[in-house]
Amino acid sequence: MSDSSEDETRDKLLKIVILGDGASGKTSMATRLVHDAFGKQYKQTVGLDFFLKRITLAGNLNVTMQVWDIGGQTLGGPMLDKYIYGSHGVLLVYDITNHQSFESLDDWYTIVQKVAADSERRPTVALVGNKIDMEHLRDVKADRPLRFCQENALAHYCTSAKTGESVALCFQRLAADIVGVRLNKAELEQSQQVVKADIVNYMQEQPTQLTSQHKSSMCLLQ
Ligand code: G3D
Ligand code: MG
Repeated sequence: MSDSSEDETRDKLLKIVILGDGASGKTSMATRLVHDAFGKQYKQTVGLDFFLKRITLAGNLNVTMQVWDIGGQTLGGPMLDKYIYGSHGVLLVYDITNHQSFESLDDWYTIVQKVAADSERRPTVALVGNKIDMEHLRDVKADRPLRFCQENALAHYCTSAKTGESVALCFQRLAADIVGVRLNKAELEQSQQVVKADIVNYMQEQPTQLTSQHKSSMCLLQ
């Protein structure tokens, strides 16, 4: 029998690619996940191929996420297939205040499917509506992404790289989906604690906005 305790402590390396139109917040999401920060001072990291983030899932399962940011690659970009190839997970990001960024997801998803068809691995794909701190400027009707997710059996997350809301949770759930474990209660509560703190600030600044409960009801968290 192999040494199972050693197996359990060995990290699984997951390649996760963030796709979506320019300015939807891909770099900001990766920066929030890895540095827990938001803003221009981290923009120089765009040139790097990937960010690394280590997390522990239920059952002491250590996972290192290798998060690929596509930088300036656009739809039809020459390197795109190579970025996507071999990924375990893909986040398709749209900006809730930019309708076009949502419309483009059809094309982004088509590329992912094409690359997946040529590789041995089928990545777990999820949709991410980013910039929910700007709910008052929403330009994507909430039912559209939900329908897209239902039709394609994808999870849907709503995040704000600016406040940090649900960013860690989104990556954590994707990782858990990929390796086939469920998040335990403590992990969910831990992610939500951060969210609550951010919402307090948010509500003070924007007293007329929706409550956190209303906002999250638009996200179909699996
Ligand atoms: P990209 O990597 O997808 O191209 P970026 O997108 O991460 O560079 O973000 C594009 C712009 O959107 C940036 O603004 C960034 O600060 C802003 N942004 C990203 N995520 C959020 C968010 O959750 N909320 C808000 N309000 N803004 C966000 P600038 O002004 O630097 O172009
Ligand atoms: Mg970027």
